[in-house]
Amino acid sequence: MRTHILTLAAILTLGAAHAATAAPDPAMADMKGMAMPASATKTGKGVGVITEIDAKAGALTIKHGPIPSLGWPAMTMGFHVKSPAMLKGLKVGQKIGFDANQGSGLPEITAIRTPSRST
Ligand SMILES: [Cu+2]
Repeated sequence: MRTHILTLAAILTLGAAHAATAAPDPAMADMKGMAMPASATKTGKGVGVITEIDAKAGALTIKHGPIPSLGWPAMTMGFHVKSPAMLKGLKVGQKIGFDANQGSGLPEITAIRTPSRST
């Protein structure tokens, strides 16, 4: 079981950890030609509580429940948001619903749902 660090400073590390589960091992780069499409992006819907917001970086940390379609267990992790404007009006401790993409890079939140808005 993997332990997650709770700071936004760990976003890169956590993002890399997530990407590592989906991306081919660099050591297997010679098998690239027979690998699955490298650009395959998975999408999932999650629910969680905001633990940190970094408006300047366009990032937030969410303690989220399991997201089976992404193969993620419940954890606390950092995300980039598609648009920094999505962070407006959000508060630490707030419960949100969200959509996230996991491609070859950092996980990205593409939508945030609260009782007062739909995206
Ligand atoms: Cu996660």
